[in-house]
Amino acid sequence: MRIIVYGADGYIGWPMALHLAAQGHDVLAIDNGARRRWDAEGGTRPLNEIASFTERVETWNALGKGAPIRIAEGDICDYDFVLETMRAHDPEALVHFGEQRSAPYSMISRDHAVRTQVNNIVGNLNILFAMREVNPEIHLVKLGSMGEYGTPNIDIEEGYLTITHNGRSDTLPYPKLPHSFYHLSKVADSYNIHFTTRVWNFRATDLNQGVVYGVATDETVLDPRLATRFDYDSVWGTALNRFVIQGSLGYPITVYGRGGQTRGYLDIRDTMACITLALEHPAAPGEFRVFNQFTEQFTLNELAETVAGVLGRRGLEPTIVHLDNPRIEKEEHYYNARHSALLDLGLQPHYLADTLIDSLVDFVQANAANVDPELLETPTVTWREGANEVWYRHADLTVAAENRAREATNTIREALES
Ligand code: NAD
Ligand code: USQ
Repeated sequence: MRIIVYGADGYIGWPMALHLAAQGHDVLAIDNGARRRWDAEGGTRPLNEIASFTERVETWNALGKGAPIRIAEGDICDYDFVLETMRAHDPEALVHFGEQRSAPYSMISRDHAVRTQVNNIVGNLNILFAMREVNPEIHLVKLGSMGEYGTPNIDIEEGYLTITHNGRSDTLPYPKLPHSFYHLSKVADSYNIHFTTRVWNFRATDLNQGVVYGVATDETVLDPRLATRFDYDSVWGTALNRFVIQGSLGYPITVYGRGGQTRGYLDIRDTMACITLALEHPAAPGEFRVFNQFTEQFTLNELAETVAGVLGRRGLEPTIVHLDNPRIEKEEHYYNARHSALLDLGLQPHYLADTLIDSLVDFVQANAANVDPELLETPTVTWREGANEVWYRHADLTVAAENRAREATNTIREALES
């Protein structure tokens, strides 16, 4: 297939571009480097050194495995760019990862919330309008999030709920109660895509993905320059990845609040498999298909204890701390989300096992010299009130703002110590 991968320089987009190329698909990899700029701006960076977008692609193409990857650097929010690249590549399918994907980032300030929603919603709309101009038959595979649903006190279905109200029944989009302005942008995307399947007969698959962990896929391990990023700071690092690095390096594992928060999780190798399955079994014209893309659900306490157990067996003595939750979310709740559609298509999950955690610990220890302890220690973004802009280390902070940031950090350190 001819496929465009948007966000192909990111944590998941890069391994996905490789995986599709390895299977012989003709991949156009698109990214505008936004994520690397957001890192530079906030003082965050992945644990491992990652090659530049062009060096990654050149490395893959020189290896001569599978098909070569084409590259186009540009912003999905630039409609002419989206249209030109779609016309030139003439794809049968699109895989769209190209968004601002951090809930904490979206909660830093008004500016960050606006940036997140404009970037994500406008980029997604541009792709939809370009599809209409270029070829309405293209299958759009869009990365959504389990966090769109929130944590309702009833079972979560895959996208739709049949409701009987005042004696009448209908099957309607499942109600959404998202956790952040980021997750809200995903809800808007879902509605915009659903609308285009109804009015323009588009075919689309919305993948409500859980939290992804792991770093190694069949292709990323072939050469160090093909490695994907491993984020561990409190803005971009996700729960399991953070817990592994904290525990491996002797820092407390930071569970926010009581730790009963339950989420769906999956191995990055299963992300590759799920998206491949979605591409191989496209939605029908007019169909807005929703898959819940995760393989297991855990509470944060279960996750922290699993990581601590593996580390303990390696002779380490990890500690688990419960910090005041910087987010506003339910800490004890019912959670039962259906996730059978991808299994029905043939997904064979890699369930979270000690061996995977062990391999992550090895990876962390090999890169330990790069760790910035400040990025591990405290949560830097709160959902509550407006200290975030000084906490987040903008490159252009004034000295006064830096002093205020230092004071705020000290206050938090003292609170944590007491
Ligand atoms: P990431 O930040 O590592 O990658 C996103 C990529 O998109 C980055 O390389 C960024 O530069 C690019 N991008 C952003 N805006 C762009 C724009 N306007 N034009 C061109 N490129 C742009 O994120 P990720 O973890 O790889 O996530 C990929 C997708 O999967 C996101 O849509 C995210 O919401 C979704 N998702 C991720 C997870 C997870 O655990 N990582 C879980 C569920 C869903
Ligand atoms: N958490 C901790 N300690 C930490 C970090 C996080 O307890 O050090 C908690 C959070 O409070 C939350 C849970 O872990 O309850 C998950 O947080 P996360 O940062 O791992 O993931 P989240 O913010 O939900 O976002 C990530 C991705 C996002 C994707 C989402 C899938 O960044 O792109 O959409 O996972 S889901 O969670 O299903 O919505």
